[in-house]
Amino acid sequence: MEFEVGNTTLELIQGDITDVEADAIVNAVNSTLLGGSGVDGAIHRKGGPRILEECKRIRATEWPDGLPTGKAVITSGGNLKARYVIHTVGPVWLGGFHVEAELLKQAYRNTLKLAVSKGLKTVAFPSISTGAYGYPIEEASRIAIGTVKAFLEKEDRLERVIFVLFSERDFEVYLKAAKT
Ligand code: AR6
Repeated sequence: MEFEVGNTTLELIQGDITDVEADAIVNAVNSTLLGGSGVDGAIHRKGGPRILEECKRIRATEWPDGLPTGKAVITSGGNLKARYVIHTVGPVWLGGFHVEAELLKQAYRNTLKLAVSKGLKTVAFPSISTGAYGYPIEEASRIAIGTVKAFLEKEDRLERVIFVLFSERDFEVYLKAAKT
C-alpha cells in the first residue's frame, strides 16, 4: 500500500526487512550496538560480520558508553541488498508514564535526519520497540507513521520510506494508522 507525503512515497509492506532493496534499512538495536535477537539478529546473520565490526568501531570511537536511546548511527550493509544499515535504539516500554513516546519519535526522526544528511533516497523501517522492548503496537504505529509523515512534509529529499511489518497483524495495525 502506498501513500504520497509531499514529494515522498510512503509504502507499507509485510515481509522480512533483510530482503528489502533500499539505500538503508533500519535496525532496532540496544545501546550496546553489539547485536541481539529479533530484527537485530536477522540483520547481523544475513549481513555478515562486517556490520558488527563497524558497530564495534563506533562504540570504540563515538559512543564508548553505548548509543543513547533515540539516537542513530550508520554502517555499511555488509552482504545485504541494502547499501547501509542505520542502527537506532528505541525505548523500552515502561508503562507509558515515562518518556517513551518522545524517545520513539526521536528514534524515527534522528534516523531520517541521518539518511538525508548522507544523501540517501530510500529508507526501510521495521516496527521499532514493539518486539522485545514491549511497546504496544497500536500506540507505536501511530507515533511511527505520524513522526515520519510530519518529517516528510518538511523534507523533500527522500524518494521513498518503507515500513516493513513482519506479521500480517502488524501490517494491518500500521495500515490503519496510515489511513487515519
Ligand atoms: N524483518 C522485519 N521485522 C522484523 C524482523 C525482520 N527480519 N524480525 C523481527 N521483526 P525487535 P525492539 C519485527 O524485538 O522491540 C533486540 O534484541 C518484530 O516482529 O527486533 O526494538 C535488540 O538487540 C517486531 O515487530 O526490536 C534489542 O535488545 C519488530 O521487528 C531489542 O531487541 C521489533 O522487534 C530491541 O527491541
